Amino acid sequence: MLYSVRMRAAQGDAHEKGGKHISGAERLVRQEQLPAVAAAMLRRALFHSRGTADFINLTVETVLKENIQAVACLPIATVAVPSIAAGRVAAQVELIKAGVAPAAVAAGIKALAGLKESLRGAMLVDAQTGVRLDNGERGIRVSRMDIADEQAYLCWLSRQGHSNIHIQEAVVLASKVMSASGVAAELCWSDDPEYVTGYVATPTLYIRFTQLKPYGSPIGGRIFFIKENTDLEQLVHYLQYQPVLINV
Ligand code: PML
Repeated sequence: MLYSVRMRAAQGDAHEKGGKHISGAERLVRQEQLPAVAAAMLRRALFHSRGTADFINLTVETVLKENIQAVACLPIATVAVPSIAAGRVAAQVELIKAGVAPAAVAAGIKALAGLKESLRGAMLVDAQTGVRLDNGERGIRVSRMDIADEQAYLCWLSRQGHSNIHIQEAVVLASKVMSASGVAAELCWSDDPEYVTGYVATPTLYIRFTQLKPYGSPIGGRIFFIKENTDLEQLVHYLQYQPVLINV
C-alpha cells in the first residue's frame, strides 16, 4: 500500500471559490516516508514566497499498489531562446507539430498570458477550436502521481544539469498528463516570479524554453490541449484519480 499525500495552500476565504491559490504539492509515498513528506509539505505551504497561507489543506489517503499504473518518464530537451517572444514562437511551433491547430495555440497562449491570477489546476482547451472545455475558474488539478525511484530520477535529472524543484515536479506531472489518451499537448509556465522557463509537453518529449514569461510575474498556469472526440469525464477522472508512478 502507498499513501497519496496532497497539499494545497490558499489565501483569503477558502469557502469563497477555494481562496487565492498559492501553493500545491503531490506525492505517492510509503508509510515510513509519510511523516517527513507531510511535514515538508506543511513547511512549504507555511513559508511560501508568495505570502502567508490562510488555509492549508493536507490530505492523506491510502492507495492500493495493484491500482497503480506505471508510466514512462518523458525525455527532456531544452531550447535556449533570447526573449519571451522568441520562446512563445518556438513553443507555438512545437504545439502545432503535436497536432494543435494554430488558432487553438493562439487562443491557449492568450488565455495563459491573460490570467489575472494563478489557477489551482490546468485549463482544458479544445486542440482544434481553442474553446475552453473545463467549466470552472479552478481548472483541473492533476493528482495521485509520483516518481517510482526518487534517487534514480534525481541522478537522471542531475546528469542532464537539472536540479530545481520546478523541473522535478513538472516532468512527473507532464509524464502523467501525456500518458492520458485524449491530450494532444501541454503548455505551462510557472507562477514563481523568479522562474521564467516554461515547457511544452507532447506524447514523446518534454521541451523546455528558457523564457516564456516575464521575470517578476507571479502568474502561471497550464493548458492541456484536448483532441476531438475525447471523453472528457474519463480524461478528468484519469488525471485526478488514477494513481501513477513514473519510471525513468
Ligand atoms: C522546467 O522545466 O524548468 C519547469 C518549468 C515550469 C514549472 C512549472 C511550475 O513551477 O509550476
